[in-house]
Amino acid sequence: MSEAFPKISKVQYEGAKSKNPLAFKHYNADEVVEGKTMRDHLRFSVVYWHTFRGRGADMFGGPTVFRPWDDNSDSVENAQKRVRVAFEFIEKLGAPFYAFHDRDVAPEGATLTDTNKNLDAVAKVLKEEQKRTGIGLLWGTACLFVHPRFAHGAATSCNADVFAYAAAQVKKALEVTHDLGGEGYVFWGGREGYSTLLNTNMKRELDHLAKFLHMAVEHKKKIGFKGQFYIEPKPKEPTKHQYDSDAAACLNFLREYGLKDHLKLNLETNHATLAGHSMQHELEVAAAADALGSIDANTGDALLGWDTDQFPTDIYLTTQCMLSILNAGGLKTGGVNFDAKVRRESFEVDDLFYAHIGGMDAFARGLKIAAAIRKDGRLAEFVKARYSSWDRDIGQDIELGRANFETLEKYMLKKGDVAPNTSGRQEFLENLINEFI
Ligand code: XUL
Ligand code: CO
Repeated sequence: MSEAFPKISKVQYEGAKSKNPLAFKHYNADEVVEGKTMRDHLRFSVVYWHTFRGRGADMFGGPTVFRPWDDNSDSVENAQKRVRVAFEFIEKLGAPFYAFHDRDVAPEGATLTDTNKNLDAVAKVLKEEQKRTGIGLLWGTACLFVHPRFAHGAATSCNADVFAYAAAQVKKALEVTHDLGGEGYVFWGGREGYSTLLNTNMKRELDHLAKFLHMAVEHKKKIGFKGQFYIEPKPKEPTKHQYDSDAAACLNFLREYGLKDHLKLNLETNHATLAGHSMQHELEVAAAADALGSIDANTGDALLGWDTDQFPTDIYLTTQCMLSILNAGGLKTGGVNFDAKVRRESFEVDDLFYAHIGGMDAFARGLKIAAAIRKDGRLAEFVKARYSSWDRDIGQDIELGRANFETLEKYMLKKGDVAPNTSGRQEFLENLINEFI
């Protein structure tokens, strides 16, 4: 097969002064930051669904993207050809990982047996290409939301047959992910939510979702899959309320149903903002529960209220993400997965390169800036000092469980009133961050 991108060679690091739009200005894979290469810190991953299946369609108009290598048929041959192109792209970009849904890579057949056969035929090529290039699978997942059978959800469907179908589909997706050496597996509850409570038994649906995940954990053990399971929070879209609405809701669900030890969180920026949170908030919630797994890197548009999945270019955002990630000890099994799509108007092949190069550079800068802020130490020192009353006397007694309401009352009655508060210095700290950007 001839090259799909003959005019583009492997993207190189050329440094901040380069004017070459097809070069990295900041992402230097071998450069060591805080004792680890940028490659190992960031573990960049390209998503199959947007980058190789995205066609620019929206609810007001059809596709604007017509790739020369893709006949847009549902044939297995076309799907296999697409795999070769995908790996040429990822290899030229220099990303170490990719991620996919089962139905992104292979077409659905007339029956589940046919569908599984299609998936095997394409997975064979994925495996060949992984071997040829050394590119790894960050995580696999199953698409349980496009087909009309999932209209009422998958694990939370009112139709028990749909639960069974979804279980069979996830079983297969897990096995394929395992066979491809996947480092993880993601559960995003595509249609696990409701459009109206009038027709919904919420308790029953949540119980079913938990049962489904327990079955997945059991099957994972059965097949010896060692990858990390993740759950991906999102508050709305497509349903009006998704059960996995944000990091805190997911953690509560996992704890309530005894699943907390088996799943970490895959956090996505645009999902955080749809939930009314910042990405850094979600990262901190996950880190506090020792559940920070992986991130879907993208961004929304401040003026649009839906999941626009744009490539991240805001250095302030990537700095905040990397600060929280570094403070939490870094990404281990997870990575920075670009769950992002080029705009409908950016329909040329080069745009795919510009988008990913920009996202990788933005995260590389965020990493370097966050490391510099940590090295400087003033931010961490400020936070430490802010809580210093907890490191001694009454604060220490409370933290160590040596106090109760009676001893605290006695303490306060004797003291009369609290030690004076000191300033939170938000503006000072915002200025401090800007010193590094
Ligand atoms: C949807 C979304 C998904 C998951 C994987 O908003 O983010 O693509 O990342 O199913
Ligand atoms: Co995502």
